[in-house]
Amino acid sequence: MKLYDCAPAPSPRRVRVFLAEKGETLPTVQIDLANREQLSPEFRARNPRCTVPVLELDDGTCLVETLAICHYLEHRFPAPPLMGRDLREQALVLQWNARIESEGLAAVAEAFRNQSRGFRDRALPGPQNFAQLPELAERGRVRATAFLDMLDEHLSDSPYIVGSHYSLADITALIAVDFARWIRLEPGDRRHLARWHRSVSSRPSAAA
Ligand SMILES: N[C@@H](CCC(=O)N[C@@H](CS)C(=O)NCC(=O)O)C(=O)O
Repeated sequence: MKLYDCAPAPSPRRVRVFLAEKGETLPTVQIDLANREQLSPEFRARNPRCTVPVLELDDGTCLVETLAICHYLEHRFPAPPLMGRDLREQALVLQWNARIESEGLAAVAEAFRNQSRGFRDRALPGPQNFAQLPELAERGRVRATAFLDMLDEHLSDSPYIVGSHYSLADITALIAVDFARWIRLEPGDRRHLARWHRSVSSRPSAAA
């Protein structure tokens, strides 16, 4: 197996943290997103959507969605379970993961990509260029703020995103909260979110 990664980017960090929690390392190839290596013919042959992470299996199959990659790794390296310990928990982890992707990661990306100079004409990832829209930067910021508020409330009576066990939902949320710093949003005085963020950030895997 080989992981196509980009050290500064949020999405592949989800896979690195997931692997670190499993105590596993994989051979890794860095893709230079800043210099648009993701648009090269060599990379497109692996992922026509031109995004990282990509997990290339030994038979050449390329998995190009973080959730699919984590699903595969969960079954290859079952301990410790990170996607739920029974059917109910598995469903809740998937449900929260989807919510954090759409309300958290996507909101921050909407704000960041529509306002940053380096992303002019690259407001969306993928093979096609899209112009920045300042209104979307504003909307993304409002959505990201609402996301932090929602997580703070959720974590007021739950140690982790799904009950009392650390899971993929915490990994996705950690990366979304850290990504929010790129648009200068912090947990701040959201005390439940701040408590959870300190806890998950202190795990060795957070440095991956
Ligand atoms: N659906 C993909 C999205 C991954 C994604 O958006 N990756 C970003 C880095 S965080 C990317 O590759 N961007 C390429 C670009 O900006 O052109 C997943 O979650 O795995």
